[in-house]
Amino acid sequence: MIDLYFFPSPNGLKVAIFLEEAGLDYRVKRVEIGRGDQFDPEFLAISPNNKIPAIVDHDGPGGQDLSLFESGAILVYLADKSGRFLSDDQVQRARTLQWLFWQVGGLGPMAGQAHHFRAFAPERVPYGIKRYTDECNRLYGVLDRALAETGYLAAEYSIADMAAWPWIFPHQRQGQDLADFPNVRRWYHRVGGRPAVRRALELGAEELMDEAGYQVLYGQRAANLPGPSSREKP
Ligand SMILES: N[C@@H](CCC(=O)N[C@@H](CS)C(=O)NCC(=O)O)C(=O)O
Repeated sequence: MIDLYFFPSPNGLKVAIFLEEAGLDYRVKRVEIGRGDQFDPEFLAISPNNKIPAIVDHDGPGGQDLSLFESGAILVYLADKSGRFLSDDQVQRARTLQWLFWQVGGLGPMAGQAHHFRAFAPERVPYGIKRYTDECNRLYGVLDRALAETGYLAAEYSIADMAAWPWIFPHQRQGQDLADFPNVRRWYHRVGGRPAVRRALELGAEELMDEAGYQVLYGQRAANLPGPSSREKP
């Protein structure tokens, strides 16, 4: 049994999609990040970066519990555990990991910032809006060119597609129009039509938070964050 520490945001969705695709036994432990659940000591012991997703695999290697945070690391672990969606072939595996890292280090953070500056910044910052909307647009272009050659990011449907798709799902709020990216649009509908992806989406649409929720999320600094031994939320 795998415990999935989850909130219905793009990063949470990635791992939910994998678990649904692979048919692994899992249960959802919802982490209300707008209420500060990510600062609970029990959660910090699993995810010291105070972010979802995280998992605890109660049937980890050697029959031991294994806890993991960072969506990319979780996807690789689950793919290796199940033997699904990450090829053994060295070239295919390297190509899949290349796109997985591209998503985790590029598309996710840039799209997140585009959304932040476009919708949530307490003051309107035109430079920030343009900088991240443009960078997001460039990354959509990279994705579009890659998908022109192959139906999926690494020839076969893989953890790379599962990582990237949840970040294209909210394309409108990143200021992107899929009409400008026909290969992305085709892939977006193909992946989005998979029953496992639909089931993962049913775990919850991302709810908008109230002002207090955003104050929990934004403005975190090292000095005001609790460690795993503390009981206080910021
Ligand atoms: N690099 C991390 C990013 C995870 C992440 O940003 N999670 C957000 C939700 S999408 C979160 O938990 N935020 C809570 C917080 O920042 O306090 C990953 O890929 O797992």
